[in-house]
Order: sequence, then structure tokens, then C-alpha cells
Amino acid sequence: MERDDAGSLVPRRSVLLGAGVATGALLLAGSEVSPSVAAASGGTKRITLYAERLPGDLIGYGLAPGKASVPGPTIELTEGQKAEVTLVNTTDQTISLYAHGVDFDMASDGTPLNNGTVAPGQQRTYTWRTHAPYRRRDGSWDGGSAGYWHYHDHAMGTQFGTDGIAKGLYGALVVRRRGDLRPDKQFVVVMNNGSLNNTYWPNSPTYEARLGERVEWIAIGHGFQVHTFHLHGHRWSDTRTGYATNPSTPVIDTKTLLPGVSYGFQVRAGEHVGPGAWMYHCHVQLHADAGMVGLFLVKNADGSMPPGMEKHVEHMKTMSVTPMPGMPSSMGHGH
Ligand SMILES: [Cu+2]
Repeated sequence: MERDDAGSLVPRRSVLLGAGVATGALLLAGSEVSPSVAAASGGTKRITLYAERLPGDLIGYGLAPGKASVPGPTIELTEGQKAEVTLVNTTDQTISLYAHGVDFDMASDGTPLNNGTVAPGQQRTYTWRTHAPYRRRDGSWDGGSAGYWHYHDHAMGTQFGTDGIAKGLYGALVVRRRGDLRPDKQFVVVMNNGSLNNTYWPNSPTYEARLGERVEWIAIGHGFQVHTFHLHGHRWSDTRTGYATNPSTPVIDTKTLLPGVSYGFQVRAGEHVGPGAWMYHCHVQLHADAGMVGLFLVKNADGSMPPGMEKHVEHMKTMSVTPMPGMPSSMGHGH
């Protein structure tokens, strides 16, 4: 049995994967593969997320009581894997958990309209499924679940979780394809209204890596503005992973992040440019001027700091910014 495009079960003959398709364990020459087989092969990951209030009028998700953060923990799955995510709501507000990019029944559509919320003091388990690419009966391809996705509240304040997201209820969700390169370091940058992870320069995150390390950036847009994520000194391929498997793929160094859009890529730290204090920032000038700036500190390969770098970073952090007028205090200015 096989799910057709509309999600209903239909009898089918077989699905032959093309020889050039990298689906790892699923690539068995001449074998029949269906999404249900793919889903069954990956096992289940069980996660508990605790939603908690944080200082500065923030709310975060965390993997244990007292461990909430903004953004919440990055959840990683491999195509074929299932996640059972239990949300424990320790706040005094009704909240939820809604995921982008993965497969779920209506019962796990974490929205008020589908009765998918969690009242204060309650908990609820959401089930997310993923699948590997496969060829549909009509010859077209389902591209699988792999991608740089994200999860967030979809209940607090409004039907769309506008207040929950504004206060920090969001995080990254990475679905890998078997065979994908694994990063040494992973950084999540959420451009949430005028903030980076609800912080502002000079309190925005400083991310560190050693020269040559494979660094994965996950950039997510939230709120009501247009942002453009730009990283100094580095460029990457405009593909699902940020690296290319052939030399003709476009190379970029800036990506547009409209609200709800998530994007990820991998770079080698300092490749072609060496160690340094490289800025990442929103390239909407008004936003950069207002403090949507952070640092990517690339150290020497042995982990030492290049001479003078520490002092230079101190100097950089004295750069003054002009907060945008009208930013709500809940966005964390001054923290
Ligand atoms: Cu911006």
C-alpha cells in the first residue's frame, strides 16, 4: 500500500528508486520502497520539551526543567525517523508546538483551531513523521522530508501564536538525509522582528569555531519584517545543504528570510579568508543599524586566538546602534 498525493491509501505495484538518488539504506537496487517502509526503518525519537518563563519577559522551550532557552533546543531527525515530542507547559498561558516540514496527523497540528494546544500545567504529545524521497505513481518525485525546518508556538496571544513567538517560543528542526555531511558546530539565528534570538547587539550571540571546522548555520525568520541574513567572509552553495555536489551550483552569501521561512547551510570556518571576527547581520540597513548584528569568531585551527583578536573584538563591541522606534519591550531590548 502506498499513500497517493492526497494522502489516501492506494494499492500500487512498486516504486523503483532511480540509481542516482542518495537515499542511503533505502537505496537497494531493484527493491520496492514505499514511504511507510521508509518511516518504519528509522525508529522513534522521544523528546520532552518544557515551556518556561525566562527573565526579561521571555518564554522558552527546554529539554529539562530549568533549561529553557531562546531559541529552544535544535531537534534533529533523519529521514524515516519519527519523533514523539511531549510538551510540558509550566507557564500560565495556553501554548502549543507546531512544526514545519514534517508529516503529522491533525491531532499533532498544534493549533487552537485543531484543538492542538496545551493549557497551563498540562502536557501533550505531538507525533512528527518524516520520509525519504520516493517516486510517485505519476512519475513525479516527492522530495522527502530533509531540510532546515523549525518549530514554534501557535497558540499564545492569537490563533497563530504571535505573542508566543514574539517572546521566544521557537527553535530549529533539522531533518537530515542519510549520507548528509555532519557539522562540527551548529548555530541557530532567528531573525525575530528586529532581534537576533530576541537579543540585540552587543548582547547578540557570538559564535565560535576553529579554522576549517564544518559549521552549520540555521537561519529562521519570524515576526512581521523582511530580513536578509548575511555572513561576512563566507559564501555557500544555494542548495538544500549549503554545499554542492557539482561546481555549477550558484554560490551566495546572503539569504532573504521572510517570516516563517527557514534556511540552513554549511560552511568551512575561515575557508579562503582565515581566522577572524566575522560579522553576521541583517542586511536591511535599518535593521543592521538597530543592532541585528552578531559575531562569528573563527579561531586558529589549534583553538588559540590570533594575536590581538581579543582586544579587537572588545573594540568591535563598543560599536553603538540605534534601536528602532516602536519595538515592543518584550523583544528584549536592554537585556
Ligand atoms: Cu532585518
